[in-house]
Amino acid sequence: MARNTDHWSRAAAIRMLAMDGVAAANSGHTGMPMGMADVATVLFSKHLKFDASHPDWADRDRFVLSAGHGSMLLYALLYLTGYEDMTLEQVRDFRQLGAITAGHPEYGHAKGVETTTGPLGQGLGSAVGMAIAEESLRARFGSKIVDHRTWTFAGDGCLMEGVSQEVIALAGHLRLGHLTVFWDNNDITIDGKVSIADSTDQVKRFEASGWHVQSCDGHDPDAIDAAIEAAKSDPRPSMIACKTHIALGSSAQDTAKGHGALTDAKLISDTREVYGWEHAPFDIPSQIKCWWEEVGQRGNQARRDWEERVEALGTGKRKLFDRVMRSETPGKLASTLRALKKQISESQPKVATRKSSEMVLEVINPIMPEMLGGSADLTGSNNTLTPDLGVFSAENRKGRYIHYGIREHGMAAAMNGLAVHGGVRPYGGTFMCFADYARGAMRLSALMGAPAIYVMTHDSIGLGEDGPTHQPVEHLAMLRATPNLQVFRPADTVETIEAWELALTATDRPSVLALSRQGLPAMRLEHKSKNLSAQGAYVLREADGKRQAVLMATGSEVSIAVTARDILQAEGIGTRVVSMPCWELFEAQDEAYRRRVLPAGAVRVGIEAASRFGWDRWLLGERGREAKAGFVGMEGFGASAPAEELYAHFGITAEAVAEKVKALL
Ligand SMILES: Cc1ncc(C[n+]2csc(CCOP(=O)(O)OP(=O)(O)O)c2C)c(N)n1
Repeated sequence: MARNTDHWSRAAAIRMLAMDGVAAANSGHTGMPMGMADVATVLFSKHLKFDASHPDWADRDRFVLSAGHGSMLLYALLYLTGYEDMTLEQVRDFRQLGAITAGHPEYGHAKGVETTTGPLGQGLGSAVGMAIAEESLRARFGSKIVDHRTWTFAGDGCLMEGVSQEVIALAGHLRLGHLTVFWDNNDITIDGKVSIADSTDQVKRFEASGWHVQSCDGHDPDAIDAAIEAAKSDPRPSMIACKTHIALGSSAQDTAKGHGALTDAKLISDTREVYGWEHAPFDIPSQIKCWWEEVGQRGNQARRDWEERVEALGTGKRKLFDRVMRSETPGKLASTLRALKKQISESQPKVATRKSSEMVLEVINPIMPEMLGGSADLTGSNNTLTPDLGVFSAENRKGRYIHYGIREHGMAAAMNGLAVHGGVRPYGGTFMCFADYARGAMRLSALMGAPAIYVMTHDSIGLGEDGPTHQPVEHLAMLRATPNLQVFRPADTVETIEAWELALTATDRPSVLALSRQGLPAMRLEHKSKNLSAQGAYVLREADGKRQAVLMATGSEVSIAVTARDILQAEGIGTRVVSMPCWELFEAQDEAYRRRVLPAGAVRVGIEAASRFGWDRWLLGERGREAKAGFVGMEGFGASAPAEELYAHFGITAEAVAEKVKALL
C-alpha cells in the first residue's frame, strides 16, 4: 500500500506508540498492534460510535480487544482519541505498578477498556454477552435509546480456544446482527506458523455457525471500510477475516518473533525509517494528534442528541433506565424478600435449595426486569426458569431467559459481557461440578468485579445416583480460593432468600450459589427480618448449659449438625451450631464478631460433604486447637448410589459427628 497517505501516518501513530510503549516496558507485544492498526484506524474514525469525553455513555458502541496481549493498540487508541485518563504518562508507564496501562487490558483501570482480556477467547465471549445485552435492552427501551454495536478484534489464539466455538455458535444461533468480529488473520502464533497446529477453514467454520463472513486485505483502508459497511447491513453477526502482517514493516514481520516484545534498538530505528517516522519516541505530531482527537469527538453530537431523547422519555421508563444502568436493585426488593422470608419461616417447607432458589426467583424476576437468566441445558435441574421470563431468541428479544446450550464456559464468558455492559443482571445455572468448565470466565468475573450470579446446583454427593463424575468434592475449595468471589451455600429456603439478596445487592463482585439437589429441612424456624447470612456465619442453635462443642456446617450439612447437637445435648454436652453460608462475608467481619461466633476453648467440628481444604482456617485459626478440632466430610471422590446411602457410606452422619465430638472432649 502507499505509505505516504494520511491514513498511513495516522495508523503509523498507533504502530509507533505500541513500539515505544513496549520498548519502554521492555516487555509486551508489539506485533499485533502493528498488524491491526489499519483496521483500528478505519473502525474508530468511520464507524465506532463513541465520545471520548463521555466514556460511560450508555449507548456507545463497545470495542473489545479479545487479543488482549495487543493491549498497546487499545491504549494508543485511547490516548490518541483523547480519553482524559489515558495520558501520555500512562502510555509511557505501560505495564508499571499503579499505571492504568496494565499488561493486558483490565476492566476498571482505564476508561474505554470495556472488559478484561488476555486469556484468549474471553473477549470474544464477553463481546457476545454485550451484543445480547444490547438486543435485550433495545427490545425493552426502543432503538432511540439503545442502538449500538459490539466490535471485537480476535486473533488466531482466540479462535483456537474452545470457548470461541461455544460463543460463536451461540451468537450465530441468536442472530446477533450488531456484533462484528475482526479476525487478525496473520498466520502467526507464539510457536510459529498457525499451520503447525491448526488447519481449520475459519471462514467455513463461521459460515457453518450462521455468520455473515467476508475476507479483506487488513491493510487496505477502503477494503476494510467496505467490509464494515457490508457487515453493518447484514442481519447476522459478521466475521471479517482481515489478512494482515504481524509486526508490519519491521524485520520481524510475518514471523513468530514479531508476536512478542520488539525491543531491539536497531529493529526499532529501522522500522521508524520504513514508516517514514521522524519523531522522537512517544512524540505524536500535533496534526496527527488533532485529527485523532477529532475522531474522539465525532460522536459528541450523537451523544447529546441521545441525552435529549433520554430526557424525553416518560418518567417511569426513564427512572427504570437510569436504575438498571446504575445496577441498582429496586426499592421494593428488600420488602419483597422479607415477606417471602416471613412466609417461609412459618410454612417451613422441606425442599431442595435449588427449589428454594426458584421460589426466590419467582418473586424477584417480576420486580427486576433487568434479570436475564439462563442455564447450560439444565433448566429443569437448576430451577432457573420462572414463568414470566420468556425465552430470549432471534425472534423474541424481549425474552429474558437464555438457553445457553451445553456450553458452560461460553455461558460464563457471555455473562461477563452482560454484566459489564450494564442494564442487565445475568444469572446462569449448571451443575456445580461443571464450574471447572466455566472456570476460565468465572475467574475473570471475579477479577473484573463483574456481578454475575452463578446458580450451581447438585452441590455434593447429595445428588446421589449420577455418581462421582457429577459430585463436586474440591469445587467449594476452588471457588472459595478465588479472590473477590462470594460463595454461598445456604442451608434452607430462608438462607437461600438471604443469599440471593446479598448476591443481587453486591454489584462489585460475582456470586456463586451452591444449591442442593436433595430436599433439606427448614433450619430457620423463627422469622428474623435481619439478613443473618450477611455476616457470613452466625449462631443457629445455642448450647444448652456449658458450651463444650461448636459444630460448624454449611448447606445440606447444617441439618446434620443440628441433629448431632440433639444427640450431644441429650448426653449433657452443651453444643452450639454455627451455620456458615458464606465464608468470604464471615472473614470480612471484625475479629470480635468472629470470636463471638467461634469462641476459643470448645471442641470444634466442621461438617461439609466436600474436601477439608480451607476448613483449617475455622478449625484451627483464631484460637482453635489441633487437638480439639475435627472434620467430617469427604476424603476422596464420591460414588454412585442413592444420596442417603452415600452419606452413611462416607460417614457424614449426625452419629459420626457426635462420636467425633466425644472423642475430642
Ligand atoms: C488462554 C490463553 N492461553 C495462552 C495464552 C498465551 N498467549 C498469549 S498470545 C498467544 C498466541 C496468540 O496467537 P495469535 O492470537 O495469533 O496472536 P498474534 O501472534 O497474532 O499476536 C498465546 C499462546 C493466553 N494469553 N491465553
